[in-house]
Amino acid sequence: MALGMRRGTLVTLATVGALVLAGGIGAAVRSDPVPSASYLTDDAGRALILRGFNTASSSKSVPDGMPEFTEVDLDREHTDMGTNFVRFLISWRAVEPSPGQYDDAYLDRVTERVGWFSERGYSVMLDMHQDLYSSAITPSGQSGNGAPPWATYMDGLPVGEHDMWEMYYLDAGVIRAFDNFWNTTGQHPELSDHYANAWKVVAQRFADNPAVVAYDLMNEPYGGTLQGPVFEAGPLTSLYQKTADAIRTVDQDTWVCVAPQAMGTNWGTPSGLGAVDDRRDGDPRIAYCPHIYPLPMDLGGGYVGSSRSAVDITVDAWRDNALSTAAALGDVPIILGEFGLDTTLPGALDYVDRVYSTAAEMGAGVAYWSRDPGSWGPYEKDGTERNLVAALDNPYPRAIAGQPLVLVIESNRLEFSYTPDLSITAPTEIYLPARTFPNGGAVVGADVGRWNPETRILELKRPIDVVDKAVVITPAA
Ligand code: MNI
Repeated sequence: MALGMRRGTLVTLATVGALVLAGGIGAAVRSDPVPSASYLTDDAGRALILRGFNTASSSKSVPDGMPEFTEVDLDREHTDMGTNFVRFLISWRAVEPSPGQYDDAYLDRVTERVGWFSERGYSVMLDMHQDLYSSAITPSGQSGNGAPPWATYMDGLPVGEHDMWEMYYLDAGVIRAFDNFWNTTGQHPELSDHYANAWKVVAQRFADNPAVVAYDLMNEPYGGTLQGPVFEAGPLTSLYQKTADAIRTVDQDTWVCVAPQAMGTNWGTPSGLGAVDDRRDGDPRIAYCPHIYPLPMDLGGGYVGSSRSAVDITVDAWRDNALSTAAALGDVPIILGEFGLDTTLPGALDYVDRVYSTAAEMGAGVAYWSRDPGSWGPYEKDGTERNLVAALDNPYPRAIAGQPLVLVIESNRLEFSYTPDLSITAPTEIYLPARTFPNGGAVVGADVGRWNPETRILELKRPIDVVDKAVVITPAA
């Protein structure tokens, strides 16, 4: 069954998770969060405010590894929502189909898609995706994705059949496959070297591609028999270090994104991830890319009543913990790599607003899960626009020529402040939606440069001094 569709009764898994994580949660201390001061920057030096989709789940299990997604689909998304970012799913099994053999034709297909985004001014984060380790965990190949079959060692341990995909994470065979990957068994020290080298091959391909701004090293890591800080500060941090080092031998500039273990942190609990040393010339380019999937939402409660209160508590805890982890990793930028939900649930769009305003407050980029058609996505399978589109089509500064300070986004009002960097010659760029800014924007606090009613991009002129600027944009009459 498709991941992320029927989420059903996660209670059993949540209970197990709660038990496993009890120590870590108990030790959590909450303090006042400070918004992340750190942003990914483009080649012009501008701070990037990233808004886009995960593209897409449909690539996970198909032989060619490509999403069901065309250039026409991208044009539509761009016109409808003004996105500037994509978290593009790639997979280890496609990069390295047999040990030490890398598939150039696969990388060509990825390169072609990256080109579509690049031509439209997007930033791309490549995400080495996995769920449940690998498609080889079941004979049908339909449950997991990520690692190549040759790297899947279950040592004869069983994997059952489950309606809820997350339950496979508790099967002995799946746990063993992870334990072998992390070399907790002591039997497979070579697998993490293969993983790091597969990333090196990817980085070699994209090092000189300015549209590719980040590498998300592993989707939703899972530690097998090791959970929580023992896993995160141990083998997970080691893998990230090894992989970052491999990438830096061929690519000095692309940001390296690290994610916490999914279990727990997706529900707002703290991460014990260790810092990764970025061995590049110049400032480190490490980013932190957690996900959020509040449990009450996944249990089908929507964003109303007691479920809403519980979700709010989760979002607040998630924000505080993400900010603390980003600070501990060296004041690194944050990208919310995934959040999403069935938007037919009651209150769903209020939740979408809640998460985007939290991300704006944190200075975090966002990739919505996902671009696939259906009840979680922007369009129906027949192409009909869904309610998500209008909810996501908001004004935002795509790139800021300086240090962003405050960002408040409403459907018909944009407010932000920043400290200008006069060494940046490229302009600050604002996206203004046609649906709420039909005649463009009325700007207070900045001199207006070019306005392109086709692309809906407004450029602001470079200020003449470095005094902090506060800009407010409302719909023009
Ligand atoms: O909800 C999860 C999730 C739950 C539990 C676990 N473990 C027990 C390890 C891991 C992950 N993930 C949410 C979304 N992420 C994938 C893609 O990355 C989507 O299909 C899910 O909806």
